[in-house]
Amino acid sequence: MRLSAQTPLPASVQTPGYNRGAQAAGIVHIGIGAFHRAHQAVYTDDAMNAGDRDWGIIGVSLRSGDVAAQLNPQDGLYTVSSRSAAGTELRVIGAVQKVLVAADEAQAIIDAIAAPTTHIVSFTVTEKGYLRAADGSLDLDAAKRASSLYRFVGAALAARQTAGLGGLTLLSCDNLANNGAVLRRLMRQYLAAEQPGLIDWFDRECTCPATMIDRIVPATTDADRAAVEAALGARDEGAVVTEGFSQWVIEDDFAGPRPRWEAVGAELVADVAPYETAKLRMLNGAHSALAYIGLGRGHDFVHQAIADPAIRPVIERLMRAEAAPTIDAAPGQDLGAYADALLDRFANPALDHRLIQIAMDGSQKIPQRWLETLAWHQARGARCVSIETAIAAWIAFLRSDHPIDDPLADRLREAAAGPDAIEKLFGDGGLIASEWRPRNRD
Ligand code: CS2
Repeated sequence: MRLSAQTPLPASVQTPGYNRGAQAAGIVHIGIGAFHRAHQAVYTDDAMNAGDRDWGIIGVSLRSGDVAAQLNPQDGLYTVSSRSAAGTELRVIGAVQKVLVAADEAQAIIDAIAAPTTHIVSFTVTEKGYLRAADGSLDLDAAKRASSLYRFVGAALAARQTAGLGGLTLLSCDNLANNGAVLRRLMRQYLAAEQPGLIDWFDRECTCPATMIDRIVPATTDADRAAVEAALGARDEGAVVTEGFSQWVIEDDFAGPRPRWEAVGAELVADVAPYETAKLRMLNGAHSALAYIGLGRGHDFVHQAIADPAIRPVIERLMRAEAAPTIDAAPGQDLGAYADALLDRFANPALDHRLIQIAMDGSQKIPQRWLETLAWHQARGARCVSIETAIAAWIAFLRSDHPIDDPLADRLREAAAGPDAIEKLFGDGGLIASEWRPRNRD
């Protein structure tokens, strides 16, 4: 039996406490992968459980039909398994109404974003989904292709303007530095080239808040789906598995209504930067280092790598001595306690988080995770031995037999192959845009 609105479920499993069929969709989410389903959709489900209404989510997949095939036959329902040493908590999330696929349903996607009931368009399209060229500007040729987020949003904004509707909040939930400002800049660049008549309206009517989003979500395995089936008595093809911890810090800058996410654990703040910078440089910076160093030492999972006595001190140093000093902490933000908590989360034995999953897209991740920290120390005449160790491990990874999943894969392999790898990757005109200048290292 497949999970759906008709499936009888065990009383021990938390299910949506609101009338799903009566909710309008207030959110269109672009990039409905496991991360969104384990994070923002859960906050939104919680907000509706707490009494908010009309915040159903219409999911959009830009690249593949997999999630639509998982969720649409299940009426959008899926489970979240939160795993900690204490056990697994299983719940059914009802916030997602349906999933549209870019290749087949372009007009339906534009109509959903242009609908009067829609107030927020949110994004988890990964770092590469923003289609930035090496200099950080929009790759306009890529952005003009049929399945780019810019085309869908641009067409829908035009329809809203014509219909006399209000603007939207465009909410980036990806691990980019200044994600809101980056999305605004790239969206404006797209409009300037393709729909210049919309720029003023966009500036007046739309906002792009910054967000810091955090929950560790390993890719779901067949064994995970089997465990969910055993506990639920129904097959859930859209199951997601995650940790107990979850954090969301959002810049309070919305163009219109929004769910009361702050009533269910999110923090609405004036300035996200200290939280976002700490998360990118400490959590994600440590994660990428664990991935490349850990794979080099033969580990498969994060909890194995952090337990390796040859790796743990490198990671501790990266977080505490290299990344933390670069962060202008907010009042009450304790970076030492943050590092302690991250070490515990990495060690979670109940979560099989694959290092190879984190190793993917290194070219897109490394600048904000390592290079900003390196540049900060370099400007003060200091070095970062842990991050340098991690860079050496990345180069060894690029030279290894591991499959390289990265939009620049071929060029990275070639650049990493020779003795001048550092220069070809990070030097002037190198593949990775960086303020860190490797030639001044010594
Ligand atoms: C990880 C992140 O895959 C990766 O690159 O570092 O997905 C990380 O698990 C999340 O950002 C945690 O919030």
